[in-house]
Parts: sequence; C-alpha cells; structure tokens
Amino acid sequence: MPGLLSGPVCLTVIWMLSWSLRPSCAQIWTDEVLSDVQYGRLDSNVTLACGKSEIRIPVMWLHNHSSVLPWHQVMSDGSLVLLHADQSAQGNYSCYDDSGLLLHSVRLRLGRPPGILSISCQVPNHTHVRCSWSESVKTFLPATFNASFRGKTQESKPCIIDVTHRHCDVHHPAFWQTIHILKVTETNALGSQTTSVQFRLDKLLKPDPPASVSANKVEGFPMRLRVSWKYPTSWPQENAFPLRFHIRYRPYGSSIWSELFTVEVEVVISDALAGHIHQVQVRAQDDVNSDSQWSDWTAMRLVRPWEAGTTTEFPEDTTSPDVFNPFSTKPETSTVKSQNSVAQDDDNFCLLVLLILFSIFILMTLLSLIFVVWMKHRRREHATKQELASMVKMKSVPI
Ligand SMILES: *[C@@H]1O[C@H](CO)[C@@H](O)[C@H](O)[C@H]1NC(C)=O
Ligand SMILES: *[C@@H]1O[C@H](CO)[C@@H](O)[C@H](O)[C@H]1NC(C)=O
Ligand SMILES: *[C@@H]1O[C@H](CO)[C@@H](O)[C@H](O)[C@H]1NC(C)=O
Ligand SMILES: *[C@@H]1O[C@H](CO)[C@@H](O)[C@H](O)[C@H]1NC(C)=O
Ligand SMILES: CC(=O)N[C@H]1CO[C@H](CO)[C@@H](O)[C@@H]1O
Repeated sequence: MPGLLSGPVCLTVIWMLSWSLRPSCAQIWTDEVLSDVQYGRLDSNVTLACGKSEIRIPVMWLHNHSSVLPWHQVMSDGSLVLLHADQSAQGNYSCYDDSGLLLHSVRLRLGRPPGILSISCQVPNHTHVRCSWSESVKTFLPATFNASFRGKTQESKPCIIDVTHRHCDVHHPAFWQTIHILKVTETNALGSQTTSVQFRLDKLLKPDPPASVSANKVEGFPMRLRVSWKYPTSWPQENAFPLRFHIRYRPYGSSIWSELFTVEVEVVISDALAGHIHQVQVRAQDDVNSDSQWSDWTAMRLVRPWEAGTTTEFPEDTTSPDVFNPFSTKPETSTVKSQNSVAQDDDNFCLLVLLILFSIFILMTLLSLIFVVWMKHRRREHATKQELASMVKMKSVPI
C-alpha cells in the first residue's frame, strides 16, 4: 500500500484537487492584495511614496515584478510620479534600495470620482415607487450608494437600495404631495456625488398591463367577440382605485383599429368582420387621475368570430385564442427551448468531463496496483535468487 501514495494515483488525486480548488485560491489572493491599495485618478499624475521611513537613495521601482515602468519621474525623496497614468499603469508597485532590500509595495487602482447619475422612476400603483439609475461617467471603481426620498414639505425617508440592480424602492409614498424629490449619493475611493431629481408621482403613475386577457367567439353571433381580462396583480383591490380600460381590435391584415373604453373587465364587440380573424389588445389607466399614464398594451390576441355551419373546434375556454395565435406563442416557447438545450448541453459536457476524469482515475488505480504486484513479485524473485546463491556458497565452503 505505501507504493500507492507515491504512485500515479496520488498524483492524479492531487492534480484533480488542485484543479477544483483553483478559483477559490485566486479569490483569496485578490483579497490579500486588496489590503494595501492606493487609488488614483485616470489621466492624472499619480504619486507613489516609497514607504514612510527616510529613504536611502537611490531607489529602484518595479511594476508587476518588471523593471519596465509606465511614463514616470522618480523624485529626490524616492517617490514615483506616474505621468498621465492610464489603465495599464495599474498593478503592483514595489521599491527597493540599492542593496536590493524591499522598502515598500503598494497596489495601484485607477478610476474616476462619481459623476451625475441618470435616474428614472416607475410608479406601478399608489403604494410603490421604484427608481433606477445608471452612471454617466464610467468610474471603474467599486461604489456605495445611499438614497432618500421626500415630498416637497415632508421629512425625507430612505429609498431602500438594491445595490446589484442599482435601484431603490419607496413604500407608501405621500401621494397627496404633488412634487417629490429623490436624492442618490454615489461614493467611491475618489469622491462622492449627489444627484437629485424632482417629479410628480401622479404623472408617473403607470399600471402594469391587464392580466389574463382572453378573446372568444360568441355562439350564434357571427359579428360578436367577447373580450375579458383581469386587473394587473400589482394593482391594489379594484374598488379603492378603479382602472379604466382601452380595448382595440381590427381584422387581421387591416391597419385601422376600432376602439372601446370601459371600467368593466369584459366587453362584447358587436361590429366584428364576419369570417375574419381579429387582433385584440387591452391597456389600463388610473380612472380617477387623467394625468397618469396608460399601461403598455397587452400581447396581441387572435380570435375568429363564430361562423354558421362550423362546429366548435375548440373548447370555449380562455386558452382557445392561443390555438389561433401561432405568432405570439411561438417565439416564447422557442426561446425557452433553446435556453433549456443550452443548459442541457452544459450539463452533458460536465457529465462527460466527470466520466473521463473518473475513468482516468480507475485506469491509474489499476496501473499502480499492477505496478505494486509486479514489484512484490520481482522482490520475491530477487530474494529466492539470493537464497539460492547463498546455498551454493555454503555448499562450496569446505566443512
Ligand atoms: C504632470 O506632470 C508633468 C511633468 O511634471 C507636468 O508637465 C503636467 O502638467 C502634470 N499634469 C498634471 C495634470 O498635473
Ligand atoms: C499590471 O497588473 C495589473 C493587474 O494586477 C494589470 O491591470 C496591468 O495591466 C498590469 N500592467 C502591466 C504593464 O503589466
Ligand atoms: C449619503 O451619504 C452622504 C455622503 O456620505 C451623506 O452626506 C448623506 O447624508 C447620506 N444620506 C443619507 C440619506 O444617508
Ligand atoms: C405595488 O406594486 C409593487 C411592485 O410591483 C408590488 O410589489 C406591490 O405589492 C403593489 N402594491 C399593491 C398594494 O398591490
Ligand atoms: C500589495 C502586493 O501585492 N504587494 C506585493 C507586490 O510585489 C512585492 C514584490 O514581489 C511583494 O512582496 C508584495 O507582497
């Protein structure tokens, strides 16, 4: 068995372990390096001091373990000035005295202080505001954000931040205040910048599109279509904040829409073109507040009115329009399918790699077992030969 430890099996195991541990090692390394970081502005002159203690001149500087430095000057106190530093000037700098002793080392990260943010807010109902932002200046540096929200004559309350998605949420804003102010502060190692925007919640109020839209023929009426839908799930109980709905429809291929408005959640269209497939869409708006915005239109529904002499091919349920509607459903299912198959391919690839690794492992084990058995065999042969030789010797010794 000790033969196994130094054998190829052990090597294989070590190789596999190091292979699987590599990403976490890299992680630890970057964390260590981050402990001594100096930040500087891109495209400016950046000064790196050679330690705090008094310096024995001359000193030598290395960048990423190489003596090739970006455009620079070394000052009389040994500090290094990088002139008009660009991205490639980032990295690990170390300075040495003339005997080769390391005096100081530092990691340089370059970037820019934060600039003004561009901010936009969505108001899907009366109790929720979500504001998101994007940087107008690329800073290249990690940043933190804080945000506050207030009505014109009101105490400010925090806008709760989601750092990864760069947005923040306000719950139960004071809707009766017309003007609201949002302030977002971005802070990084080089500075801090506050952006503030003013807006009117009633003008930003925009419901999500109506849900569960269905369009059906009306048995016995060749010019009628029944369209129904539900309040969007993000809109609170129907009675407190009623919505009004805008329905539009046209025979497939026509460019002219017919329209209907209602506060109900169902309409019967009575002027459909007999025998033709129709396209139907619905959108919603807060019924009380006409300054507010219409939702986006729902996906196109296709439906054909009832025709005399034809039997009902499809059951009269909400899914039947989808059967007529190859256009809206097909792209969805096909993208889902392709994503699935990509994921499956990945899985298959992993499985294959595992299988190959496993069979290499088995092969190595077998080989080293054979090797051990062979070694033992040889040793025994060797021993018997020696025994024989000594016996011969003993015989030849005269008694
Ligand atoms: C950087 O240093 C150089 C040389 O000392 C000088 O000419 C230049 O004006 C400096 N640039 C800035 C932005 O300070
Ligand atoms: C030095 O290393 C840093 C990363 O540690 C890299 O961004 C930079 O481009 C490197 N520069 C040179 C000149 O090798
Ligand atoms: C956000 O951070 C800035 C800078 O650190 C600070 O001045 C401001 O008071 C902070 N705002 C809030 C709402 O915490
Ligand atoms: C308002 O919209 C948000 C975001 O869609 C949702 O989380 C919340 O439940 C909605 N509020 C009500 C009362 O429906
Ligand atoms: C911060 C950092 O990574 N410092 C390293 C830079 O390079 C010198 C010389 O090789 C190392 O000693 C430092 O640890």
